[in-house]
Amino acid sequence: MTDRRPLLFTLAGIVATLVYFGVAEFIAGAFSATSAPLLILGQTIIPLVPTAMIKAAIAIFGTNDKLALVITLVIVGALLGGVIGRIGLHRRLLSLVLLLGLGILPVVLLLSTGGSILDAIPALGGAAVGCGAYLGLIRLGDGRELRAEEVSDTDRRTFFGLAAGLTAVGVAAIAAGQSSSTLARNAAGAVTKLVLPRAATSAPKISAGADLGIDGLAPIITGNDDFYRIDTALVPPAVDAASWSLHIHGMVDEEVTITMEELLELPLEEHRVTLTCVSNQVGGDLVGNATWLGYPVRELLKRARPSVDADMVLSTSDDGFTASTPLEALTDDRASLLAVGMNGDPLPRDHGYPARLVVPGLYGFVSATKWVTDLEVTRFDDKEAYWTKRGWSTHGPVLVASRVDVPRAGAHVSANKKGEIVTAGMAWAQHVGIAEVKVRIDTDDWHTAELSEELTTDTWRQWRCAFDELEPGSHTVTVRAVDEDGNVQIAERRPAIPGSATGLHDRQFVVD
Ligand SMILES: Nc1nc2c(c(=O)[nH]1)N[C@H]1C(S)=C(S)[C@@H](COP(=O)(O)O)O[C@H]1N2
Ligand SMILES: [Mo]
Repeated sequence: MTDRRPLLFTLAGIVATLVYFGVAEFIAGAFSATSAPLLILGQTIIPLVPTAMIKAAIAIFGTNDKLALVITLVIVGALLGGVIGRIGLHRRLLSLVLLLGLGILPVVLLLSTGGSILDAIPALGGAAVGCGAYLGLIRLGDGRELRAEEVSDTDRRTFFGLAAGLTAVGVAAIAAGQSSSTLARNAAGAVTKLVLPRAATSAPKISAGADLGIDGLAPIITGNDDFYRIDTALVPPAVDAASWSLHIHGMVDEEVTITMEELLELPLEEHRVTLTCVSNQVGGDLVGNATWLGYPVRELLKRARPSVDADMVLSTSDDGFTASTPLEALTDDRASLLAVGMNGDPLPRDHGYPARLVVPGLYGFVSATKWVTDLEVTRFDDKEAYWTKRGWSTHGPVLVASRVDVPRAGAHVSANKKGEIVTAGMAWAQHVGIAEVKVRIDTDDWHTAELSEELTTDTWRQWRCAFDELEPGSHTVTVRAVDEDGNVQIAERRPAIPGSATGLHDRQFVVD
């Protein structure tokens, strides 16, 4: 009979790790979601992951990248647990010490970043139950004092039964913990409503011509629930509006601190601005357009009086994220806002409640700091922002871009009543404006698309181009935009780092 104990000990270690994560999630869910080891480990790891890997993860998992991270952590944890479990076959004490050490690691990370001792309870509880599970299992697997060959079949069966049961409980508890933290987050988002004042300057009404109303085409204003979300926070920070304040300091004549109460008393303005992520792939959907309510950053900076030597504002979020925005983009006449409202509602928690920056013409990573609490007037030579440290550019101006929304990829389409095949999509060149969109089928000539009425140069526009006499069969539609400065969308395929992906978007479809 072969010795199956190495396998059983390995399994016991894996199961113990799952039990650990599960129990800790369960305890954390009961009183403090931010103390769950998976969350602590995730938050620690995100800043350490090489940019290329983050890029790859976003490309593969899209906005599920955080779920992917959690699953990876559980798998890596379980594998480590397995190795430690195996060590226990000959060195029981060492394996227990290692298991406990692994379990307590999140506590160490938490306390070193200023967490409270109470937040250690989930990890400690999980580690205790996990070690208990390990001891119980190896006792069965080992048959205690019996020699390996003498372990009875009943013991083996009990072992596998218990291991399977514990695995199920552990995995279920992890899943429940993950979804309950999502639920808690949504609930919190719903109750912490600020009451926003009316805008002193409202955005103009949207005219009928601003939205072409084509099925499958993105609407001109993106709903808050549909708005893409990109940030480094595993769970978005819960910032209390009543105790929130923004501190402006650095190379200024006068430091300024403004509370929410003071901010809401100022004459707020509404502006429509399209936000884009620099890591948006060609044809991607990390772009959205909203009506933002806020106070011009320019006016706040005027109070602080920046030094003439300054050329950058480093904005910091409640969660430590930083962005470097050219000072000029915050002091010239563009609609750069300290925003509190999004499409008529207070900012959703995912989008920066209670306050964030919105700067027309720049990618989000250098400008759109959510949960913003601090503006330091400084110089590009002196300070580096979160993503710049990781290989991305410093300034981040938006490049003219366009994408095809209609037809859907691979769609079978037939001509409308007028005998036309309709193609449509979006184009943006924030703060410069879209001048022209060209569309072509296969390698035919470029056609000029019809454009939706421009809201402002800070927002995207829809385009529509109809073709008649398309042969039945497979076709490819390609789009190319030109901005008001005459910049033609770059056709060369370039990866996103350091300053946004380039290339023309195309879609294949079939005419029936
Ligand atoms: N605090 C914080 N703010 C942030 C980020 C972040 O990681 N943390 N990401 C930025 C990036 S890269 C983008 S593209 C925008 C996205 O804003 P949204 O999630 O509201 O769409 O937020 C910006 N603001
Ligand atoms: Mo971004």
